[in-house]
Amino acid sequence: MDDSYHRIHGEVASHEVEWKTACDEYGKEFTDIIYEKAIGEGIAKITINRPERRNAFRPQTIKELIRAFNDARDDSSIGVIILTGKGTKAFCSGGDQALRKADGYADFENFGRLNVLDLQVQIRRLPKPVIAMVAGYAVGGGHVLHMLCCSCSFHLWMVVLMLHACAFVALIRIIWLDMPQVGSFDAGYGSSIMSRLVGPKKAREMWFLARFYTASEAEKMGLVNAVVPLEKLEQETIKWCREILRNSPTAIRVLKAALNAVDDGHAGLQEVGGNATLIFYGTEEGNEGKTAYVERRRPNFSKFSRRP
Ligand code: S0N
Repeated sequence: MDDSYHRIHGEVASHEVEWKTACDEYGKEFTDIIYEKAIGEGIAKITINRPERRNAFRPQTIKELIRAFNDARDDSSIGVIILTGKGTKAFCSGGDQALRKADGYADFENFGRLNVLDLQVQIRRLPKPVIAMVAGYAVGGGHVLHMLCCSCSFHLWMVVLMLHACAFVALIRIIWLDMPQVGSFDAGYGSSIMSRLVGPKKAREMWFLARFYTASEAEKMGLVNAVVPLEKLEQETIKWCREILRNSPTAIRVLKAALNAVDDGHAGLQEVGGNATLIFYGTEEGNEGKTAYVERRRPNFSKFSRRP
């Protein structure tokens, strides 16, 4: 219930949440992230845990994020996922530049990777909302991650919580797209989604000039959904999660796919189409073909109306 519901009904809204540490589907633990589930809430929280690097990601970080998102997707008790960064200085400062080699980022292997691209696709296609809870800097590849999420933002301390395309919530202090300055760029989602969100002219400005933007500027641009005081960030994020969880999970699932479909081409169509199939399988008409096959008879579709 939102606060107005509680006010009208004389109830006190509780924003208290008890988090329980979670592991991946194989019971493996994490080093670069913290993965938690809110007890009895349907909310998972994934925290990038490299505050000493301003939550910059290395290949290992991305591998762990992918594992946690996979678990949250497969856990039918989870309806919404929060992505955030440890501490209040940065949501994520992008790729770990100290590990950047000629062929991508390398940590425990002698070749480089750009596996953040896999994570971007995963977040985009995950059939549950992802909310970016952003406190502090969201830079480069970190900025791209929050853009792929649903987000709200918060005002004091220029903290931003973001909710986009029914995927993430993030909290952002300052958004900076500095990749041209450090000799990298994201010509994929980092450009196309940005252009969709803020318009092609503003996206050019952001990419070509590589300036800092505050949370309130980001809010005005439509880059984040809401800006709130830092101390209210998690509380507000939880409120958003609970509001989402009140709604039909199937409606949310189809809407997330639909909001991405035009931009995602064949992949977008496949996702929306897959949801149609999923829903059709649950109908009597959808069941008739399978039942007839199993019973070795001709299917009888004549009893189903041909709706106008
Ligand atoms: C975030 C900033 C502005 C914070 O400033 P602040 O608070 O003054 O802290 P610092 O003292 O600067 O930093 C504290 C410690 O953290 C280390 N650190 C910070 N960010 C990084 C980072 N990204 N990589 C490695 N280390 C980082 C500092 O070095 C410092 O360490 P110590 O204490 O040991 O000195 C400020 O920190 C800042 O500007 N950071 C750099 C931001 C940046 O350049 N990010 C990279 C942007 N590029 C990408 O994200 C690439 C994305 C990507 O992978 C990709 C995706 C798609 C297609 C292509 C690519 C591609 O890479 O090519």
